[in-house]
Amino acid sequence: MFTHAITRLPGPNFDQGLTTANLGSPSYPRLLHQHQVYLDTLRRLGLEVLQLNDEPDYPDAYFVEDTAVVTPKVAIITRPGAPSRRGEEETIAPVLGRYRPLQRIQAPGTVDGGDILMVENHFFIGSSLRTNTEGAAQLAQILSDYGHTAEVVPVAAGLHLKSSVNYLGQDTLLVTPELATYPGFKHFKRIVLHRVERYAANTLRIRDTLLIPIGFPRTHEQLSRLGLPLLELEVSEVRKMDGGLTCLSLRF
Ligand code: CIR
Repeated sequence: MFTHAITRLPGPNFDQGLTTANLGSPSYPRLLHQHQVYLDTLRRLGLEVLQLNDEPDYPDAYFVEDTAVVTPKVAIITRPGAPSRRGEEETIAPVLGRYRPLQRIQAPGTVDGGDILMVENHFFIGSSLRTNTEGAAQLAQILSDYGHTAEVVPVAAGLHLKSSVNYLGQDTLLVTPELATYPGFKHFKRIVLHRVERYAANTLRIRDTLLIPIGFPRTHEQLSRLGLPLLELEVSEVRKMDGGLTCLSLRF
């Protein structure tokens, strides 16, 4: 169970970050508000949250999830797949070094944490435009050295693997229709998203509570059957920059 989270304040130049969303221009005050509510929610659910300062040279740096893969045994500092994001990981490493032994993905490998889905002791590694074959192989080797298991999943749609699938506990995955039949997922109970609600795949379990993006009524209805408390959070401005609930924190 997670006890800590790292977050980072979005900087005023956040709109220079990478995006393919085409959802209109994002508002900084609204983003700051949405980020603050997120942070308050993690704290209210019992996590100790370490909020880092913004990084003026890295407008995407508040998507801290991409900079590391943290397991109960090790923190693996990534080498982000987008050249404009390379370097974000440097201020995360000393923070995580207080809690875990550190390992690193080395060039020419690239890994974005958004591609890594942890399911108990097993890791699904998305092979995507951000996580290359070399990075995936390095990560799988490090995970195996620390007693974890891993397999690579091709990411055919969406930015990252966790744009399409997340683990909710109780042997259950929340997954897009496209990935629902992936052979590696067949031993799990699968809640398959409606095709117009794919974005809600990026749902996050913190302790016993499910955080879901606001505005996805079918997913809300499906998840309410799990019997866990559900909290809807507004992340409209985060979405405009191709992000979601998981991207905004590193949990460990
Ligand atoms: C990017 O394109 O890298 C950022 N604008 C969004 C990153 C979202 N991160 C995530 O899903 N883990």
